[in-house]
Amino acid sequence: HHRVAILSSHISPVMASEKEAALTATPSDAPTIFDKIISKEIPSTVVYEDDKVLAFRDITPQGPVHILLIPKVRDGLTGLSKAEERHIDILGRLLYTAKLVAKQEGLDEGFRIVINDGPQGCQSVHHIHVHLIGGRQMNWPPG
Ligand code: TR5
Repeated sequence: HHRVAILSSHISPVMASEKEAALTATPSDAPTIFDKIISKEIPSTVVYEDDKVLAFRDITPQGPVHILLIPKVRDGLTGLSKAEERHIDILGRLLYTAKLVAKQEGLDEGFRIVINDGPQGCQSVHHIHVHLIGGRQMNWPPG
């Protein structure tokens, strides 16, 4: 995965262990880089935080604004395809928080929300996350 290769030059120990984990455990059980972002062990640019949700800038932005919103507790929610009824509240919170952050970022002309899932959805981190992308004209259909 080319994004992993690019990032590995910057934070090789982290990516190495993440890669290792991906090889030795099912993606659904392996810890992810987002655990270290939540714990602040790895720095990120946080734009919103409460007791349940963290929002921070994507390290490889796909637009002038590109923010990831994640639940602080994964609780089995490695991806949207793993959602259970108990996740309904956090799923709603992620979307509602995306709206708040879009407002905070001044995305008054619109924005794009994306949740990648699984290999065909190009999901690379197995801790559910909502992409909030904006600040430019988006295209449809997406790639
Ligand atoms: O590909 P999916 O949908 O799974 O989205 C994962 C996103 O996480 C990508 O857009 C990556 O650019 C982003 N990402 C990956 C890392 C990272 C990050 N965003 C902020 N900070 C990051 N760190 C420190 N390390 C990453 N490996």
